[in-house]
Amino acid sequence: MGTDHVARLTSRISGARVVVVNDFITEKAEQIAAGIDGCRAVADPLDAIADPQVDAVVLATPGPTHEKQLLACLEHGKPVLCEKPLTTDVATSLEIVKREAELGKRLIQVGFMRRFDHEYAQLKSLLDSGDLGRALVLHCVHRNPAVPPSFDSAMVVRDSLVHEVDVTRFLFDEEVTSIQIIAPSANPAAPEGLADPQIAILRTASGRHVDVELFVTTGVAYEVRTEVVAEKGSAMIGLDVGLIRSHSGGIRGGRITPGFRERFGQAYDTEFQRWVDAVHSGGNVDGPSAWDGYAAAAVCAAGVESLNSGLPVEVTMVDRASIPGA
Ligand code: ISE
Repeated sequence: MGTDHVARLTSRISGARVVVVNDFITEKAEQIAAGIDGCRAVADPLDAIADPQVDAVVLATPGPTHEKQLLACLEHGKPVLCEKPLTTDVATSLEIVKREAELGKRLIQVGFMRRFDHEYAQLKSLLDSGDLGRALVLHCVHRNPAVPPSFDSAMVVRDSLVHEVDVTRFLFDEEVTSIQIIAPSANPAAPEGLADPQIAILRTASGRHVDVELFVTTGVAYEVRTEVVAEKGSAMIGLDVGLIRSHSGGIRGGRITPGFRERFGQAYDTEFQRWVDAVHSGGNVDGPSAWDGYAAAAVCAAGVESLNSGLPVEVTMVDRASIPGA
């Protein structure tokens, strides 16, 4: 993802230069830096963040490293676009929200890129326009062709479902209050021990229902569909088949994108351009906040608990008003 973002910043985004790169594989960082004019590899991520040439930071590092790196960005007063998750547990996510609030200025944006996808933006505008009446139900499908061997059952919740958690909060403008995860018989093609597929059932503060089918070892393609059912009709996005044509043999169809980098390429580009513009204007953030990252972490923690028990779990969150500036 970091390599992708470097390519995005150097070729498609205006107003930013990549001056320092860091990777835990030093040779990889050196190789990337060598291809960019005026760019250096810095071996320690905290030195990279502190580097005086660096005005703003993109974190595409593994989740468990985020807490320390985000705190360093706050300490140096540097705007940061942090890939999800904000951190890997609720307590540290809340700590980050509080530390940023104490500074009295927003520096953290969380990389929930779907908010920048034109289809999600269209769906949001439609809901906000009131044309569909009140939204009642959200049906989601989240399928990946494959995941890395390190992917475990809890990561299906924290790494994959986290997007639908944010989409729910984005589309419905309210918090998720409970979650249940059901694990049906596993796909025989899934790695031993991986609970895949999983079905998540979420309830929001006003009682709206959300269901999500998560299936990350389909072996097919990347499929992310979202359908809102409302008082006066329904709307669906994510068919993602491009041009539909007929083929010999009487088959008709289009081509599904192979992965999330392709499916959400436009969303990532828009997210980055808007973030760079926000940093230039001094706003530092134009998108999901540390609070959004914390809220998603709280729902996912309850989700992992439910995955283990099979029972619905209430989401525990602090009252936002108790943290002035959050
Ligand atoms: C991955 O980390 C992502 O963020 C993708 O958007 C998601 O579809 C995938 O399931 C995750 O593993």
